[in-house]
Amino acid sequence: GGAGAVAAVDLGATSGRVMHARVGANTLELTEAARFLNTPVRVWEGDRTALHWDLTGLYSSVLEGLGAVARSEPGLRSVGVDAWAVDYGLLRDGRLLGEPYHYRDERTAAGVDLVHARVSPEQLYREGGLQFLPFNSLYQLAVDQESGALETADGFLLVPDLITYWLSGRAVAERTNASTTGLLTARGAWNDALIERLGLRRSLFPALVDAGTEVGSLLPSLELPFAGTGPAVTAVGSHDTASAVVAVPMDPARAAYISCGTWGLVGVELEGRVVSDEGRAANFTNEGGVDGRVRYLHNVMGLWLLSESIREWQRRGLHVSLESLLAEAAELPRPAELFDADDPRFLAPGDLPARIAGWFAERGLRAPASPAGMVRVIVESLAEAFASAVRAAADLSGVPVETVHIVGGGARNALLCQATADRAGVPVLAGPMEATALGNALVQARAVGLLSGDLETLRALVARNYAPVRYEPARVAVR
Ligand code: LRH
Repeated sequence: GGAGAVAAVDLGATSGRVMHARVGANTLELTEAARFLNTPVRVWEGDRTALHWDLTGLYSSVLEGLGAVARSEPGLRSVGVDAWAVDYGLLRDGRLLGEPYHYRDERTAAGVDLVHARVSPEQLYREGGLQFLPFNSLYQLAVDQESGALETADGFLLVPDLITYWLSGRAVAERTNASTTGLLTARGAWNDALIERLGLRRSLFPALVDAGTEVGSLLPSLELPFAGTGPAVTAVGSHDTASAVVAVPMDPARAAYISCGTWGLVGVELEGRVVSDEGRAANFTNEGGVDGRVRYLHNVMGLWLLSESIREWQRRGLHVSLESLLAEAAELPRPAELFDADDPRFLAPGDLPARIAGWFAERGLRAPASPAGMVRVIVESLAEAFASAVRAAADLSGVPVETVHIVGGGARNALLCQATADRAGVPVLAGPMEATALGNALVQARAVGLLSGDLETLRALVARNYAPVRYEPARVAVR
């Protein structure tokens, strides 16, 4: 069919956006309808201050964005929502019971012990296929169970599913993101035996749907100014990383990708899972992809290291911005000593420059004194962690990696892209920056019949419309 319009709602851990996309067999254009910060909030809970998402605030920004789309495109065909993984809301009788916890909240540590006392990490890996992250939903659910929060709940919705529910009135669990709960079987069904073993009520979990399923239509009570009955609400790869991977203009048989936003998700796309002891030791995950593909990847800390450091410098009253610091950092010599960007101590919010300095001090080394020096060592350390995860992905999966694609906000960080090429020893192809919104829009467009084809067809369309920027590796190997 001809081109038509869909809206991609993409909520990242740092910022969210509503994108108006025009898509057809030869068309792929994005216009930003709204962009807003995602600012978590600390709330006193009687004995401690807990970190939550301001989900209702995000939702109201989403509605504003959709309102703007409606005014310019009353005939919009579809809306789809993706967001960061693992976090969820609990409901009773259709009502949200409280703002979801942030995965960086410290509460999850207790959940890890609770779960591992019942099921070994080896068995969890064999069944769920996930890398160990202390905030995987199953650990968070164990904390909720211990606190009694699950007693009143009769529904569990992951963040994008919750937004979809508020838009459509339909409660479902889209599979790519449901895979990050740790509660799915290798075949992509709820793991009933595991759910029972963990003492969770099976009825909490809604029906699973695949990306590309029509979930419903926009609730008329939202009073958005669309024509007629308004757009469909379509399930997309609702895990933001799953949507991003759809729009990586790569050949998965010979390339790795880095979806680089708050996190750097480094890996390859496979037809089936790889569940090996080596993969578990390297903390590689098998997350569900669109069209049944597997995202075999490792979480590296990502741009969070930069954004959280800048936040700290600004808290101290320094007038610094990412752009100016990167420009200054690029003029500095390459640091001789790097830190381990994978270290879990960098997970929690707070004074990251001090924690990085601590990492160096423990080894009798000195961290760079200036913010620009710190930015340079962060970029180089991230690039080294990216390169090492690319090598591990290739070794563990057997994919011969000839190029590395970087998509997301990191694709516009030239220093990072070049350093990654230098350290990986293969060319980096950077872009598109809005891969997640593009992947979201492409899956909707295919679902409503604006185009057809497999992921390779969708990726070819991305490649034709968003030519990547190429970074050649240094002639002398950098390690
Ligand atoms: C990136 C992301 C990532 C998850 C993390 C919680 O936004 O979804 O894939 O591991 O957030």
